[in-house]
Amino acid sequence: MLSTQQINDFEAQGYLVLEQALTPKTLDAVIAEYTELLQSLCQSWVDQGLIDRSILQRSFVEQIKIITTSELDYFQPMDISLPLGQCQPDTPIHLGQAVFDMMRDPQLLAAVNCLIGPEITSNPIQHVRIKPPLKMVDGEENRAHIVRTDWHQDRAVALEQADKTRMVTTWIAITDATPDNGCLQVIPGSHRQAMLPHCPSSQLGIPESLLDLDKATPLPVKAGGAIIFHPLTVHCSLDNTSDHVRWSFDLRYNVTGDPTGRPKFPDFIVKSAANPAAELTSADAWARLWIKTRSNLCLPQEPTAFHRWDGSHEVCA
Ligand SMILES: O=C(O)CCC(=O)C(=O)O
Ligand SMILES: [Fe+2]
Repeated sequence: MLSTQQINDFEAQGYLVLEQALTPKTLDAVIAEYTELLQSLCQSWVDQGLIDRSILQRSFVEQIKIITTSELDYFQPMDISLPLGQCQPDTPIHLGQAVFDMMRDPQLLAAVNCLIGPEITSNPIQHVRIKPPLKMVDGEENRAHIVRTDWHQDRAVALEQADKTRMVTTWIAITDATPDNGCLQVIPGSHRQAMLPHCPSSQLGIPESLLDLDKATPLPVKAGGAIIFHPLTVHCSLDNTSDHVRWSFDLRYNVTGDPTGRPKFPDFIVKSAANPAAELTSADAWARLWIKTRSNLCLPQEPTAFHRWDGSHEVCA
């Protein structure tokens, strides 16, 4: 539950920092599930002769660092979404019980309920972001799941059909997020303006010349906490200049019946006061939705538009 003060703050500023957003057992289960997942990925790479066997004796964080400096990629097999564009019928995706339980965490949904009401759909625009120290990352890497994220509004990442969708982003810290290790940054109050032009370059972002960067506010948050923000709130994340791995999930929720903005990906009713029987409560059923999506979408020569920006706006020149 949020206090009236918190709801008023969200409306005024376009974001809210919640110290404890997840129930502690949800956080522990996600960490355990990902530790096991990474160990099994490492085991399969060892079996294929792609990496030295000694990685199997290392911690999660050490494994991430070793993989970062190798030719291997941990991101997609650990992500909770398919890639935009170039997916294959066998593109890996992580659809585990602990992640599903996190999406349904009662404490998190109680907060979401206070902001968008009791008919809540899990929006499929969602990711895990496990960010290694920047100094370990290949200079060519520009994915916003591995390095810093450019300034943007989440509304702009969806299709236009969702421009009026009532939704929130919940950015969940699995490790402590600090200005040094790449926490989120927002421009308070920016949700009260219109959508700004976004330019597709190495990432999809708002040109900095359009922003009042003096107002940029880093939002540190401890593990198990979250930042909830409005779809027009301008935000980015900082470089991970620390020696530590910074880990978050971003999950989105919209009012059931409003367009998700990514119609080819599967949404589901996560909470309904009016019709609790409509709620999806099985992680297996959730996984089946994504597997079906993958077999329909990830076909050769199946280009799909995921956003509206073609770079032709004058500010992108
Ligand atoms: O964690 C990040 O780097 C950025 C996340 C983001 O843009 C979001 O959650 O909407
Ligand atoms: Fe975002």
